[in-house]
Amino acid sequence: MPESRQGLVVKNYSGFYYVKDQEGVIYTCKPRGKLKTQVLSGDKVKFTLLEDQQGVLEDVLPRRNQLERPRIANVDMVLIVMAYDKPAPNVMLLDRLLLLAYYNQIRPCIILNKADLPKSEKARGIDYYPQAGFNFITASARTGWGMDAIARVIKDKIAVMAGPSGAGKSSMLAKLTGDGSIKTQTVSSKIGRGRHTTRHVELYSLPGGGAIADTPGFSVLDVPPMKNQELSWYYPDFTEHRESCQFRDCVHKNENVCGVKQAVAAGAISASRYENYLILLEEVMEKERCY
Ligand SMILES: Nc1nc2c(ncn2[C@@H]2O[C@H](COP(=O)(O)OP(=O)(O)OP(=O)(O)O)[C@@H](O)[C@H]2O)c(=O)[nH]1
Ligand SMILES: [Mg+2]
Ligand SMILES: [Zn+2]
Repeated sequence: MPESRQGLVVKNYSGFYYVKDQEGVIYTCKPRGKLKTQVLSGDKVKFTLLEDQQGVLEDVLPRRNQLERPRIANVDMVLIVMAYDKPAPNVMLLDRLLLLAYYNQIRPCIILNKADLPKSEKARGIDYYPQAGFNFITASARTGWGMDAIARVIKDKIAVMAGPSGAGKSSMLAKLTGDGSIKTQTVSSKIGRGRHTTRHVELYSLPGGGAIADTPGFSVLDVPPMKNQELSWYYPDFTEHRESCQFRDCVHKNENVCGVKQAVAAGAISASRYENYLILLEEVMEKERCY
């Protein structure tokens, strides 16, 4: 009777799945022919041992969730990486990524990288997020500042990274894993915009526990399908203010008695966060019209 084990799929490469067991040993597995499920990185699987750290992938355990971009299963957390400068933080992209995280029930943690650089003029809007109670870590992949705090939030979780190209996602990953083979941008571009160095998806293990996937930077993302009245449910910083709205299905736009608009006027919600909300609301309504 061959020995049966459980492990985590960390990479999928030309028909082989690399499965890590509890002891951290990686086995190269081929799926059993009758296995119908498509196996993803992040999947917890059962496999039987062959010789030489090879195995046969027998079964995929039930998934908690599944992301399409990057294609990865059982994601607990998303690290949204922005930089002090080069490139300056993009709060519109940040708000989009926060929406996607809350919509998919994945915990976000905002990382403000390149703390060794002077803060860009355009970075002011970012101060709202720690004040509003979002998970927020300032860091520098260059000096190593903040890496321990990041390792602590990822411990025993599966995390993905997201954020604009050039923010330092791969650099941070290299620092966190101690893996010098991770590719980063070699020439920092003068205009401060990146060029998408990262192209593939792989789950890297952290020495202190947990795993993290590098993903290419991106700047355009579609809003998820929903009713426009739903959008603000995915804004945890709006929650207490929504209680003062006159109508339960308030969209916080043209209504007269609206707790969210009052909070914006009083400065409790930042103007840019609210303006971005209105832009995303338009996009949600646009998408609703297409059904
Ligand atoms: N000054 C400074 N530069 C950094 C820091 N982290 C990364 N960089 C530089 O920023 C550039 C981009 O870093 P990458 O790690 O390749 O960025 P990325 O987010 O992975 O970019 P994509 O893969 O294109 O999405 C490189 O030149 C890094 O050396 C930091 O903390 N401080
Ligand atoms: Mg990268
Ligand atoms: Zn309202």
